[in-house]
Amino acid sequence: MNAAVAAPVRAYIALGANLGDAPATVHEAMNSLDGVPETHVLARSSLYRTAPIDSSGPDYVNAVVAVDTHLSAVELLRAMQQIELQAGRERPYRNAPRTLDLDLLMYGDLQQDDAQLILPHPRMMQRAFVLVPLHEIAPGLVSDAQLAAVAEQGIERIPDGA
Ligand code: PH2
Ligand code: MG
Ligand code: MG
Repeated sequence: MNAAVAAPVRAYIALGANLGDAPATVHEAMNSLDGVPETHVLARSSLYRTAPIDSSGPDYVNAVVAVDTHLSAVELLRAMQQIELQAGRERPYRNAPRTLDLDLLMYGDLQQDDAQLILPHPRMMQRAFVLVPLHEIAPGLVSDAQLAAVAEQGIERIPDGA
Protein backbone atom coordinates (compact mmCIF):
# COMPACT_ATOMS: atom_id res chain seq x y z
CA MET A 1 0.00 0.00 0.00
CA ASN A 2 1.15 3.50 -0.77
CA ALA A 3 1.17 5.97 2.07
CA ALA A 4 -1.63 8.48 1.77
CA VAL A 5 -0.56 11.50 -0.25
CA ALA A 6 -1.99 14.82 0.82
CA ALA A 7 -3.76 16.75 -1.93
CA PRO A 8 -2.04 19.94 -3.03
CA VAL A 9 -3.56 23.34 -2.39
CA ARG A 10 -4.58 25.53 -5.34
CA ALA A 11 -3.20 29.04 -4.92
CA TYR A 12 -3.26 32.16 -7.09
CA ILE A 13 -0.35 34.59 -7.38
CA ALA A 14 -0.38 38.07 -8.95
CA LEU A 15 2.75 39.29 -10.73
CA GLY A 16 3.58 42.94 -11.39
CA ALA A 17 6.57 44.90 -12.67
CA ASN A 18 7.18 48.43 -13.89
CA LEU A 19 10.95 48.85 -13.95
CA GLY A 20 13.46 47.27 -16.33
CA ASP A 21 12.35 44.73 -18.95
CA ALA A 22 9.03 44.08 -17.23
CA PRO A 23 7.60 41.49 -19.68
CA ALA A 24 10.80 39.43 -19.50
CA THR A 25 10.89 39.70 -15.72
CA VAL A 26 7.29 38.52 -15.42
CA HIS A 27 7.88 35.56 -17.76
CA GLU A 28 11.02 34.59 -15.83
CA ALA A 29 9.16 34.87 -12.53
CA MET A 30 6.48 32.48 -13.83
CA ASN A 31 9.25 29.98 -14.62
CA SER A 32 10.85 30.56 -11.21
CA LEU A 33 7.51 29.87 -9.50
CA ASP A 34 7.27 26.58 -11.40
CA GLY A 35 10.73 25.78 -10.00
CA VAL A 36 9.72 26.29 -6.37
CA PRO A 37 9.89 22.95 -4.50
CA GLU A 38 6.59 21.03 -4.26
CA THR A 39 4.93 23.65 -6.44
CA HIS A 40 3.65 23.45 -10.01
CA VAL A 41 2.32 26.31 -12.16
CA LEU A 42 -0.94 25.07 -13.72
CA ALA A 43 -2.09 28.12 -15.62
CA ARG A 44 -0.54 31.40 -16.72
CA SER A 45 -2.61 34.39 -17.78
CA SER A 46 -1.65 36.66 -20.64
CA LEU A 47 0.49 39.67 -19.77
CA TYR A 48 -1.39 42.97 -19.41
CA ARG A 49 -0.18 46.56 -19.61
CA THR A 50 -1.87 48.54 -16.84
CA ALA A 51 -1.95 52.10 -15.56
CA PRO A 52 -0.35 52.56 -12.10
CA ILE A 53 -2.93 52.55 -9.27
CA ASP A 54 -1.86 54.43 -6.12
CA SER A 55 1.65 54.19 -7.49
CA SER A 56 4.00 56.15 -9.71
CA GLY A 57 6.34 55.51 -12.61
CA PRO A 58 5.82 53.75 -15.94
CA ASP A 59 2.86 51.54 -16.78
CA TYR A 60 2.95 48.12 -15.15
CA VAL A 61 3.02 44.68 -16.69
CA ASN A 62 0.68 42.41 -14.70
CA ALA A 63 -0.35 38.76 -14.85
CA VAL A 64 -1.74 36.01 -12.62
CA VAL A 65 -0.74 32.36 -12.28
CA ALA A 66 -2.47 29.40 -10.64
CA VAL A 67 -0.25 26.95 -8.76
CA ASP A 68 -0.75 23.67 -6.99
CA THR A 69 1.53 23.44 -3.98
CA HIS A 70 2.33 21.27 -1.00
CA LEU A 71 3.99 24.21 0.75
CA SER A 72 2.20 26.10 3.50
CA ALA A 73 0.99 29.61 2.69
CA VAL A 74 3.90 31.16 4.59
CA GLU A 75 6.44 28.82 2.94
CA LEU A 76 5.05 29.80 -0.46
CA LEU A 77 5.23 33.49 0.50
CA ARG A 78 8.89 33.11 1.51
CA ALA A 79 9.70 31.45 -1.83
CA MET A 80 7.93 34.33 -3.62
CA GLN A 81 9.99 36.87 -1.67
CA GLN A 82 13.20 35.08 -2.72
CA ILE A 83 12.15 35.38 -6.36
CA GLU A 84 11.45 39.11 -5.86
CA LEU A 85 14.92 39.57 -4.39
CA GLN A 86 16.55 37.65 -7.27
CA ALA A 87 14.84 40.10 -9.65
CA GLY A 88 16.52 43.00 -7.84
CA ARG A 89 13.49 44.11 -5.83
CA GLU A 90 14.10 47.04 -3.49
CA ARG A 91 11.53 48.53 -1.14
CA PRO A 92 12.40 52.23 -0.69
CA TYR A 93 8.79 53.15 0.18
CA ARG A 94 5.26 51.72 -0.02
CA ASN A 95 4.03 51.14 -3.61
CA ALA A 96 7.35 52.33 -5.06
CA PRO A 97 8.03 51.35 -8.68
CA ARG A 98 9.45 47.84 -8.67
CA THR A 99 11.30 45.31 -10.81
CA LEU A 100 8.99 42.56 -9.54
CA ASP A 101 6.09 42.22 -7.12
CA LEU A 102 4.57 38.83 -6.33
CA ASP A 103 1.38 38.89 -4.27
CA LEU A 104 -0.36 35.81 -2.89
CA LEU A 105 -4.03 36.36 -3.76
CA MET A 106 -5.59 33.15 -2.47
CA TYR A 107 -4.33 29.96 -0.87
CA GLY A 108 -7.13 27.44 -1.22
CA ASP A 109 -9.99 28.78 0.85
CA LEU A 110 -7.70 29.82 3.69
CA GLN A 111 -8.70 32.98 5.49
CA GLN A 112 -5.95 34.52 7.54
CA ASP A 113 -5.30 37.99 8.92
CA ASP A 114 -2.11 38.46 10.86
CA ALA A 115 1.15 40.38 10.63
CA GLN A 116 2.64 37.89 8.14
CA LEU A 117 -0.15 37.47 5.65
CA ILE A 118 -3.71 38.50 4.89
CA LEU A 119 -5.74 36.05 2.77
CA PRO A 120 -7.55 36.48 0.49
CA HIS A 121 -5.53 39.55 -0.57
CA PRO A 122 -7.49 42.51 0.84
CA ARG A 123 -7.38 44.74 -2.26
CA MET A 124 -7.61 42.19 -5.07
CA MET A 125 -11.31 42.81 -5.76
CA GLN A 126 -10.70 46.54 -6.37
CA ARG A 127 -8.01 46.08 -9.01
CA ALA A 128 -8.53 45.42 -12.69
CA PHE A 129 -4.84 44.44 -12.95
CA VAL A 130 -5.67 41.44 -10.73
CA LEU A 131 -9.28 40.66 -11.68
CA VAL A 132 -8.88 40.67 -15.47
CA PRO A 133 -5.96 38.17 -15.58
CA LEU A 134 -7.51 36.11 -12.77
CA HIS A 135 -10.76 35.92 -14.74
CA GLU A 136 -8.80 34.77 -17.81
CA ILE A 137 -7.43 31.68 -16.02
CA ALA A 138 -10.21 31.10 -13.44
CA PRO A 139 -13.45 32.57 -14.77
CA GLY A 140 -15.48 31.04 -11.95
CA LEU A 141 -13.65 33.14 -9.36
CA VAL A 142 -14.54 36.57 -10.78
CA SER A 143 -18.10 37.66 -11.51
CA ASP A 144 -19.25 39.96 -14.31
CA ALA A 145 -20.31 42.47 -11.64
CA GLN A 146 -16.81 42.44 -10.12
CA LEU A 147 -15.27 43.03 -13.55
CA ALA A 148 -17.76 45.81 -14.28
CA ALA A 149 -16.82 47.54 -11.03
CA VAL A 150 -13.20 48.00 -12.20
CA ALA A 151 -13.95 48.61 -15.88
CA GLU A 152 -12.76 52.24 -15.70
CA GLN A 153 -9.18 51.21 -14.83
CA GLY A 154 -6.75 51.20 -17.75
CA ILE A 155 -5.74 47.69 -18.81
CA GLU A 156 -4.75 46.25 -22.16
CA ARG A 157 -3.78 42.68 -23.03
CA ILE A 158 -0.28 42.36 -24.48
CA PRO A 159 -0.37 40.06 -27.53
CA ASP A 160 1.59 36.80 -27.08
CA GLY A 161 5.22 37.12 -28.14
CA ALA A 162 5.13 40.94 -28.08
N1 PH2 B 1 0.83 47.29 -7.62
C1 PH2 B 1 0.74 48.08 -6.56
C2 PH2 B 1 0.20 49.43 -6.63
N2 PH2 B 1 -0.27 49.80 -7.90
N3 PH2 B 1 -0.71 49.39 -10.16
C3 PH2 B 1 -0.68 48.56 -11.21
N4 PH2 B 1 -1.18 48.95 -12.38
N5 PH2 B 1 -0.15 47.30 -11.12
C4 PH2 B 1 0.38 46.85 -9.96
O1 PH2 B 1 0.87 45.69 -9.90
C5 PH2 B 1 0.35 47.70 -8.82
C6 PH2 B 1 -0.21 48.98 -8.97
C7 PH2 B 1 1.18 47.60 -5.25
O2 PH2 B 1 1.73 46.39 -5.26
MG1 MG C 1 1.30 44.36 -4.96
MG1 MG D 1 3.67 42.74 -2.86
